[in-house]
Amino acid sequence: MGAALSVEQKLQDTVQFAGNEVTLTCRVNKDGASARWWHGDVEVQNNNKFSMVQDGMKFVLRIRNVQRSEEGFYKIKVKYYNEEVESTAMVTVKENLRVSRTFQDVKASAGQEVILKCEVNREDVTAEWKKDDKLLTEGRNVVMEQRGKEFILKIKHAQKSDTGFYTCLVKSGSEEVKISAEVAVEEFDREWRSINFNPQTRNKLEAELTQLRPQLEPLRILLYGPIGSGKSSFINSIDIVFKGKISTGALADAAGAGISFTRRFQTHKIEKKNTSEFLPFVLNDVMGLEDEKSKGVHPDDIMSILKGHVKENYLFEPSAPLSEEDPDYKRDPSPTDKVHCLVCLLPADKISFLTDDIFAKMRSIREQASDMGIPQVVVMTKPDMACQVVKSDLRKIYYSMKIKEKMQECSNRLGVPMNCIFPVKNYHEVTELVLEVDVLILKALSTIIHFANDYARQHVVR
Ligand SMILES: Nc1nc2c(ncn2[C@@H]2O[C@H](COP(=O)(O)OP(=O)(O)OP(=O)(O)O)[C@@H](O)[C@H]2O)c(=O)[nH]1
Ligand SMILES: [Mg+2]
Repeated sequence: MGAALSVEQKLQDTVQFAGNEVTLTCRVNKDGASARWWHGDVEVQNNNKFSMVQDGMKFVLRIRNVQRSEEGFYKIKVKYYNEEVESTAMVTVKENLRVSRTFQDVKASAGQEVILKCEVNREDVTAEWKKDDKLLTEGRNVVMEQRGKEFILKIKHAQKSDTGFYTCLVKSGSEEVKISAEVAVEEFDREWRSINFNPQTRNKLEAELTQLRPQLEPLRILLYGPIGSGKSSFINSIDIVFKGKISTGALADAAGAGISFTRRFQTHKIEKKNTSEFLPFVLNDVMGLEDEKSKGVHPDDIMSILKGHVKENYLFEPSAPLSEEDPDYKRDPSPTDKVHCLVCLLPADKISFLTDDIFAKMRSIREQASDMGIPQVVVMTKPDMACQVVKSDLRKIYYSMKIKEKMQECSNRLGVPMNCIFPVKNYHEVTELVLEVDVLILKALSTIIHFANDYARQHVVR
């Protein structure tokens, strides 16, 4: 009989790319033996996928066009009379590295976050990002992430200089795939509305307002808008600009809590610097508007204020607007009790989140005021919360696409033309005066007061 049957060449574990052929070979020490093959528990049959060949002492299994479903353990059992030996090996099918999700060209406004995301079909990969063929490195503004098969590049506050051709190069051994796209970050090359942030401009605007002798004194300005939009802060800020020093007006809500901070109807006078005289206009703010019917200032109360019927210190009651029988109802208002310019304050960072109901309320107020001929201005507050570029440099206010976009949104949703919309950053946390803050506030205020004066000239004084 000689030596016992034994395996001379074992099956080898094999890794192959999908679509290729896998060959498993086993050799025994005796000629004339027979063999059977198994894939897991299933016996392999000759067909156009598998071919089993015997060549003397050598047994070969070929798997054509191998796919992931053919992965697994393969076993050969070789029999020679009553002797039997076996060998097992693992076949792993790798898919060729390919891209399963690409990213597209991006157009962004300065200050926005840009996110490029792509995915490949395998995890045994590494990636590098390039911008215009130069390797990108992580920084304060650039973050790279790998989550399994997914690769993410985040440019946090995109700047014009981030414009370029971005590539994610994914590698595994000698395989490599590329995903590329164009990122264009737009910032206006020139200001789309001109403004001079210099002390002369500031002083000139201040002097004009201080020396103004209006048709009617005082002109009355009414501020309205959603809760927390910065109405009280705007009055505080105007006060600070004319005082020339930071004061704590204690008007605004420091915490920005859920319900309106302003509850009473109050008239705010602004003192001229170093005198006990007041500027020839007064400002009123109201409780914030809310979308629910029973919450926030009642639109009818705003109408009563416009007509001059509301007495000082009237307590706003969201569900019960002022009636003619109320002791706070002023029956015969004087021309200075009436409102000469209506100002809507909208927070730049929240415009998109304000409901249609709130806008419907504001539009209705606006339309009724228009019927009365009252001029209207929109002050867009919190530009620093809407655009990072502006947050770090207020001089960029009319360069920022984001700010223009937000102003456009105010214009569309409220129906006010762009030239009646002014972005303003309030003095809400700083401890010293800032020229740019002053100039923006004075610019907006100057338009408001001139509109009010024109209205007084045409409607009130005969
Ligand atoms: N970042 C930033 N915050 C601001 C600005 N203006 C106001 N705020 C903050 O926004 C919050 C609300 O401001 P208020 O002035 O109380 O708003 P309001 O419209 O009077 O609010 P209600 O009286 O509650 O309706 C406060 O925490 C302010 O500090 C601004 O220009 N930029
Ligand atoms: Mg307020």
